Amino acid sequence: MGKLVGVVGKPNAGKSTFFNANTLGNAETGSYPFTTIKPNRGVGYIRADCPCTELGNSCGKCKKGTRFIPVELLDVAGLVPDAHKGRGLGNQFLNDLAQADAFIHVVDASGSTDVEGQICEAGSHNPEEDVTFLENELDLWFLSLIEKGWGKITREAAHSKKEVHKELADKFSGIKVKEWEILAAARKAELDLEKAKDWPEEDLKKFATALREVSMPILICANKIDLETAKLLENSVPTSADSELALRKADESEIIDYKPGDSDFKILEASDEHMKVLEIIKRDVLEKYGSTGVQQCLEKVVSETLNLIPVYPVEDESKLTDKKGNVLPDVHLVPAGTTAKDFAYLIHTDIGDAFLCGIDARTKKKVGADYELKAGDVIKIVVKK
Ligand SMILES: Nc1nc2c(ncn2[C@@H]2O[C@H](COP(=O)(O)OP(=O)(O)O)[C@@H](O)[C@H]2O)c(=O)[nH]1
Ligand SMILES: [Mg+2]
Repeated sequence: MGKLVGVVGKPNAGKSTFFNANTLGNAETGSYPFTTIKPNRGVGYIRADCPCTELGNSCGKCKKGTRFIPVELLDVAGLVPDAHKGRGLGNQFLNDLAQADAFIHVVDASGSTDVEGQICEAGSHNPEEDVTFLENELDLWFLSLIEKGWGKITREAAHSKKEVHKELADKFSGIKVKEWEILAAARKAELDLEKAKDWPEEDLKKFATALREVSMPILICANKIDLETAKLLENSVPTSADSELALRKADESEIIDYKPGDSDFKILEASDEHMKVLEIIKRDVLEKYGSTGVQQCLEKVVSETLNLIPVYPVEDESKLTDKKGNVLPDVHLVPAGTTAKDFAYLIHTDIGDAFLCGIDARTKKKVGADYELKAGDVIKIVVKK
């Protein structure tokens, strides 16, 4: 159930800074090289209202009612044009990204790096081009994966009257593409999977794009908004990864008191030098945009791009505990629309198979197999003995 979010973009857009800001103090590895070669994996946290305060049983896991839910992040090297043909370290990075559930595309919105990520005059590069280039690159990568063996699979499926989407899902299991995503992609592209073996190249391309959109959705983060030349991009979250990293570090060193996502911080003990930097962050980022956007970006990719909701399973619905007496020990991020029975299956196949009913810990009422879970639900799954 754990989710993996890939941080993508061209070199120098601020991917590693964004990753470090999110994973500060949580990442397994301590220091990161400026240029990323191997992908870094780390854990970031999204905030959720913890049910323990409302239900009157302190869990000891949240901070004043805010629960921090882990989301894994992957920081890869920059993608350059034609990466899908192996340019840069193209294919290797694309393969690293295959495990991701969604992407955050870090764009240098200040236009101070060109399409290859080389420093250029601030404002001279149009960041909108980067958005198109990256999407195109990912779509072409998907197309190249799809094209391999396509003829054989679709012919065999037609011949043996097997369902094409099942065969294709097998083929794409390496990049975590599921059956329903193949069906959804065909619907989106208005293509008939039954006729897949006769699709012209044009349709195959349309299908590749739709499949990429469905199975690896992207959230754009317009980074470097602290710079004067920064442009706001459509459907993006404005961020200043540099500022967020500085604030989190300053908080860690007890120079300031700052909580990720906040619109302000409290000075604890800052030198003149610190003050200079902090005042700039306050003036150019916090006061202008309301936050550095980094925390918001991670939360948006989870709640909107991936459409996930937090759900808390318990064994004892009155005490809100597990078998060992831990209060609200777990929280899972599940797709909106997950039913009580789906949820049982997500926990364990055996639990799903033995599902009897659920109990909503708030109302203490039974819920059936088809009950759709809501964000923040606390639920006990009752199984057949
Ligand atoms: N002004 C500004 N610079 C940033 C921001 N985020 C990252 N940078 C700088 O951009 C450069 C490249 O950052 P890095 O994270 O290594 O980029 P990557 O190649 O995409 O991983 C570094 O000098 C960062 O300090 C930001 O929000 N504002
Ligand atoms: Mg990097």
